[in-house]
Amino acid sequence: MMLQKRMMVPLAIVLALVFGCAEDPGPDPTPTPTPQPGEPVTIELSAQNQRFDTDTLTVPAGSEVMIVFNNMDADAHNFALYESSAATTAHFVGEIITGPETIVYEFTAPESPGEYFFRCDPHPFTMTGTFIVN
Ligand SMILES: [Cu+2]
Repeated sequence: MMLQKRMMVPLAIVLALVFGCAEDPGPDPTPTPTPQPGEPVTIELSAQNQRFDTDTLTVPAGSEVMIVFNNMDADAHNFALYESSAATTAHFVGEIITGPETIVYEFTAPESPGEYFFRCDPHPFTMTGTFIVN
C-alpha cells in the first residue's frame, strides 16, 4: 500500500505539469500595431536625384511624427510641412542638410484631419507631396 501511494504522488505531479503545459497558450500572436491618434509614428523619407521617394505621407491627427530623412544627393534638401501648396503657413520646417546625410525630424502632426503639403524648401516646385492627416 505504501509503495502504491508513493508512486501516485509523482504521477500526479507529472500529470499536473503536462496538463499545465498543455494549457499554456504560448507566445501571444503579435498583431500589427495600428497607430492611434497621439501615438508616435516613424516615417522613412529619402531624397535622391532631386526627388523624394514618395509623394504621399499619411499620419494620424495629433501624432508625434519622427521622419528619418535620408538625403542621398550631394545637394541641399529638407522636409517642410505647410498648410497648403501656397506654403505660407508652416507647421514644421526641417533643417536643410547637404547629403549624403541622414537627419531625424520630430514634430507633432496637425490636430485637424485633412490634406496638407510637404516640400523640400530648396526645390519647392520639383520636390513636393501631399501630407495626409487622418
Ligand atoms: Cu531638395
